[in-house]
Amino acid sequence: MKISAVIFDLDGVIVSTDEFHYQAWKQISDQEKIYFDREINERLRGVSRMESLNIILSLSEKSYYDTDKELLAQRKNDIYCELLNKLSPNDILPGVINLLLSLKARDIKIAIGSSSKNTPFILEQIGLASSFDKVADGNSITNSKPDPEVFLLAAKKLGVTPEECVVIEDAQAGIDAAIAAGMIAVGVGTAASCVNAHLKLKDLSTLNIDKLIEVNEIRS
Ligand code: B16
Ligand code: MG
Repeated sequence: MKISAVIFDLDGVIVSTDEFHYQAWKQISDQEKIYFDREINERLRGVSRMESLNIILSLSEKSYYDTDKELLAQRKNDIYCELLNKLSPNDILPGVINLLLSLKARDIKIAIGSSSKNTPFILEQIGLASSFDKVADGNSITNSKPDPEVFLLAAKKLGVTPEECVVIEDAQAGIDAAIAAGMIAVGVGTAASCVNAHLKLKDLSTLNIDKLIEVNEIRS
């Protein structure tokens, strides 16, 4: 099977908004007097805003009404969006632009597959709003990663089969979602230690099409 498309996760793959998520959740946890650190933050990678909040609140003895949760999620997002205002094209992670250009040159389609509802704003901030053929994000799905929905939607929008797609992810939930979708899973950054990924990398500066073809041949 040939590779027809590469689906990029956004947060932690294209740009390090993961640090902003951490800072915003830290403020909410401190306000609620719930212990929160970077290790707990790792469990929030790739999962939706409300699921992330539920993970944090499960560490508290207090019970929260749905209305309280809505307010906390909204407050977290306000803090996060304030931080997103600082983003610029300089924040695009190493290797991303070169990889996007080389995929385009080889007629391989590119899409975003992100759990974030802030995807359009982030892409605008970093100057990549019109760079992807299709975008599937938190605004268009019901089930967040590790459910494969977002990646299957991206493939459908691109008009390719899941088997022809490669997913690039930084989260365990995202790697699991890609594998559940029947796609090749490339782990970068923290997910580089993920045992299920077909390929593991520190960042995208060493990834090229030949490497992807090699992984695809081994899998087939
Ligand atoms: P938002 P990704 C995910 O983005 C983040 O990794 C995760 O930490 C966040 O909770 C989720 O988006 C929802 O984000 O609050 O902006 O809708 O990694 O799937 O690109
Ligand atoms: Mg991510």
